Amino acid sequence: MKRHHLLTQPVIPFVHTARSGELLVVTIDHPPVNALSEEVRRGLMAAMDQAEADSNVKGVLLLGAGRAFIAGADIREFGRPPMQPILPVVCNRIEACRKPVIAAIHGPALGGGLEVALAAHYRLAMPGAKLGLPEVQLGLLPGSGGTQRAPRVMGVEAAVNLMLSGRHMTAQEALTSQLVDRLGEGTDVLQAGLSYARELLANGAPVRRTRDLAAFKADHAHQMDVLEKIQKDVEKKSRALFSPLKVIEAVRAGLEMSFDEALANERTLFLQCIDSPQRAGLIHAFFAEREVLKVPEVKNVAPRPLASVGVVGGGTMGAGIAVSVLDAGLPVTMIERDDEALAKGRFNVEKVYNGLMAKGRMTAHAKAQLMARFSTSTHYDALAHADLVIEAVFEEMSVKKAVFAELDRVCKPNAVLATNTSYLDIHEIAASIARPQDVIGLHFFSPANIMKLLEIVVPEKASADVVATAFSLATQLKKMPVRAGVCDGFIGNRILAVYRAAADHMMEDGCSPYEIDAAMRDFGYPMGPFQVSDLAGGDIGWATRKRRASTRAPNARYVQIADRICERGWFGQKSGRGYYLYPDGARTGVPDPEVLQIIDTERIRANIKPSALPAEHIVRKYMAAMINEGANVVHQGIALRPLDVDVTFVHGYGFPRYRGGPMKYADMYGLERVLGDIQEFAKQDPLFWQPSPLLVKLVEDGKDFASLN
Ligand code: 3H9
Repeated sequence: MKRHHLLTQPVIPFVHTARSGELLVVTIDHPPVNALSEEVRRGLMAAMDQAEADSNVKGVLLLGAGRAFIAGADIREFGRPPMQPILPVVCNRIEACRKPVIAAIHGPALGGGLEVALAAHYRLAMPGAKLGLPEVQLGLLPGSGGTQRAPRVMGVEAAVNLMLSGRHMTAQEALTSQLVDRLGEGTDVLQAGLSYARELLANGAPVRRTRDLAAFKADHAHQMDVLEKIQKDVEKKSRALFSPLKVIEAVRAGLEMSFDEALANERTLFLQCIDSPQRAGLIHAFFAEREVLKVPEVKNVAPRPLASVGVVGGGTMGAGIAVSVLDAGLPVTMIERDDEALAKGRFNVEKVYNGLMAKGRMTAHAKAQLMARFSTSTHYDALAHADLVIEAVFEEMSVKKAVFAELDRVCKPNAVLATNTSYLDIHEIAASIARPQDVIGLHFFSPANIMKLLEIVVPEKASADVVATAFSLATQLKKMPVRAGVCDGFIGNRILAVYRAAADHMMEDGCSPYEIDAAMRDFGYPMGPFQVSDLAGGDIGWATRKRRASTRAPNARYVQIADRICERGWFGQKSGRGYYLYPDGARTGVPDPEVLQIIDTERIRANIKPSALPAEHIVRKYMAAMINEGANVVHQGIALRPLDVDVTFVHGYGFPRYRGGPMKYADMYGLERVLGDIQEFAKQDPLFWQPSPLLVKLVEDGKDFASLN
């Protein structure tokens, strides 16, 4: 909505009131998204008082200025002591108003924003409105009456599903589910709101309080059954999450208690969620995901035009990247060395879409439209007009350099030349051509069309608008970009190498891979490290180990178990066995006694007397290795801030989002304890367990990683 200027008298900053005939128009104007900060809450209270005190006012129209109705409670306030008036009180005040209150919604009406609307007596939504109660995504539940008012207007099942999914409804969906009463027409929410409110007043519409709707309690036994069923489902699917079960608890209580009792109960449950470490982790993730976009090169620098993309290489990675770019609506030209390889590349692209069609998630027409933007060639000259080219060929420096020489020859000036290498030195690639300023790393994760993380690896000579273009591409591809510096493995794989080594050490010291996997699953990972290795293919890690062999310190501990397994051709799922057995192509593996024998033999060879480690110790060691290398990566400027490491691990490595990321986890666990763990482990292996200078410094200064964000 345009910020309108009727005859306004500011009540309190961020909430303006203005008269329009018999209506008091109350506008929340708290950029960027009208979050319900303390001042906004006070402003809303004052506006209600004003409406009631003025006998010329017959009704209230409530709306948001700018691009949102209200995006919810002010998330930045959580974690501090609550300031009066708290939002449930504000919602009750709105609902109690003796004159009809009409909410006119445009843009997001989320969380507390929708709760404010539900406390109003009538609701209108404009096209493009997004309505939802996404609190679970922040480890919370709707805490301003949402768990009680939403079931009253839309029914128990629909309301619980809305709250548990956290999804945003369209205006039309909200109308169908009776969350709103009217769809607004046009684009001007003020005009649509005024016209609806005037109509209501003209028809003598009464004050209609959501709290008084009792029909939702009918068929009590059925509602209880529905909740029971949903609860079982939640327990199965989101095992470790705290707040979804609290949502169900709050709604169930609402079926048993009076409205006021149920509100008090909701508040108790809400405060339990506020106090939970999951809330802290999830809100950290929310802000970190926005902060990663703020990198120095992108500030005040316009990206280069980006209307067409080239992809060199049609293997799994190249095809996945091509799909990702096609899905974003851009044309793609794929280059391969010969017709056969090109046909394979096209096949790999089509395979993704055919899979979607088989599942009924794509029509033949939609596929045809996407494929119409896909072209192929065996000649690099086909890339002459591409704005950006991503190379995804075999991981070998000479091969990469040959590709870049071709790109240098054919690409137009100012084309961005990107490599998808996972570990090769991008400085060396950039230096091999005449335009190093145009070269950047775009490290996609497999499957590239699915995985959210995109490491944007910035070599020293890259020009700022090349970095800005890479970030702009990430936004178009709906990826989560993280800026990384050049080193072996960048942020993610570099840290992975270290905690994977710690896992190998533990395996040789006495844990089975199955115990380690189980401990990390219990920590919150969807899979343990050995399951991941089996899924990715053991041959990949094997190749990396061989590559690193020459640079490995001769006195560094090296566990050979993985090599013994790979030497047998056991590369994981694709070969039917790895650390686990996959009988008859099973997707979930079962423990393999022969692997345990191999491990035993290796322990004897390495002269190790095995001793079991409790799960708690496994987690401590695994996390200490991850955090320590994370600190090194920040210390060396490979990651800009600890939060960049967090986003990398949450979006690329399955780190449980509710723990915020490894560095947030470290802050919550306590850096002093992390350092203590490292010093304890160093007694056994001082070479491997060298505390990061950054970690030591932070502990000395009594600071945490958050202080560097
Ligand atoms: C709640 O309501 C609890 C209640 O039930 C009970 C209370 C007692 N607060 O995402 P964007 C900032 S819990 C503070 O880039 P978009 C955001 O950090 C809340 N700040 O834009 C960013 O700042 P910056 C339930 C917020 O257009 C800027 O706004 N609500 C909040 O892509 C722009 O954000 C939610 O969970 C907030 N609530 O998406 C909704 N929201 O520019 C959370 C945003 O400094 N928000 N900011 O980086 C969203 O889902 C998206 O931000 C939204 C806009 C869809 C609104």
